[in-house]
Amino acid sequence: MYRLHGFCQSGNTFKVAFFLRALRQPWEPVFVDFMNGVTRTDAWRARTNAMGEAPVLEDGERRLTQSGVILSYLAKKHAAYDGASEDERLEVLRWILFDNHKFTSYFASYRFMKAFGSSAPDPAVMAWLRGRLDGAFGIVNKQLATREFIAGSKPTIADFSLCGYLFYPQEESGYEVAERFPHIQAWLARMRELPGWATPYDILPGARIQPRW
Ligand SMILES: N[C@@H](CCC(=O)N[C@@H](CS)C(=O)NCC(=O)O)C(=O)O
Repeated sequence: MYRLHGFCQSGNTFKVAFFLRALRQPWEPVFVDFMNGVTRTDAWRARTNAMGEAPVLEDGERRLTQSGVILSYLAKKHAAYDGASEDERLEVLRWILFDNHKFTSYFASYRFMKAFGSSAPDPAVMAWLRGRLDGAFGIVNKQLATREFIAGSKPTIADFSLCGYLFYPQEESGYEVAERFPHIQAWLARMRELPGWATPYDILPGARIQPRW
């Protein structure tokens, strides 16, 4: 059985959990006490992930990190949700890289500071991040105006990657996705229809924390 290290506030972990459920593969959660700093300890990094990040997937002796790598591995292994041709697979990879660099990363940072930071977020930092977010969300919204899923008419691992943080309550980020990005909103409704969809707080371990700021 797969073992997935992560925690419920982690949309990066949710990307993998949702995908495992869509594949109907059994998996066991391994709680990572991120909020109490375990991923910053030398012991955790030596034992689990030298990059100090969740998620981590164990498949027997194999240990994988980086959600994009994990999604690619699972898609290939189970022959599902990948592109059907080399060109399609490259398109999928293109969107996973865009997601990791600009879409998820800015959104996750913005939400973390707003909801879970140890002190009130710096308005200048939040304004800068919001500008970057507006750009990335505008690009994804435009792409989804003319196709049902990010790389075409069928869902792929790029969709699982991009949606990782978008099923959390809006009050955690304060970012108005539904109001401002209608094509993203419509695509999220399609993602909810995929097998295995559930909210992150329903399927990932750890205690829920009310937004702090
Ligand atoms: N690109 C990585 C990002 C993983 C990531 O940033 N995970 C967060 C938790 S959701 C983390 O562990 N952050 C620790 C840090 O940034 O130091 C992935 O997709 O797996």
